[in-house]
Amino acid sequence: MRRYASPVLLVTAMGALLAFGTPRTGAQALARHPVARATIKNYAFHPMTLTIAAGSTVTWTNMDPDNHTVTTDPGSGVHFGSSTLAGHSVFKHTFNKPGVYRYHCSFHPFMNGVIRVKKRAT
Ligand SMILES: [Cu+2]
Repeated sequence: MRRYASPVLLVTAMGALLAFGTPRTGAQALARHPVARATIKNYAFHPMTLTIAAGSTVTWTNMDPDNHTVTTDPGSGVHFGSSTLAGHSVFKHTFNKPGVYRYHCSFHPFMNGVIRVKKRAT
């Protein structure tokens, strides 16, 4: 009987898991842990502004062949940052507090994005 991947599998297959994103476990789980998808393409974040509910996870997929990062701007009130994202790799971050979070790519400071986190509707 297949259940969640074991910790060993998670470690060894992390690349594959990241490539395929968060496993879907049904509509209820998705509603409780919504996932919003962003992409990095042609040296830009898409969408540039993404509005989500608190508790949501954002995944950024680098569609470029070049390295990028997802790094919070100084003074954005929260600190998160990916390590170097090689082409086709994924970074994810869960936003639990409402606010406006600005970020950029540390290699290409002209690449900017905003995550707007709204209070969660209950
Ligand atoms: Cu970049």
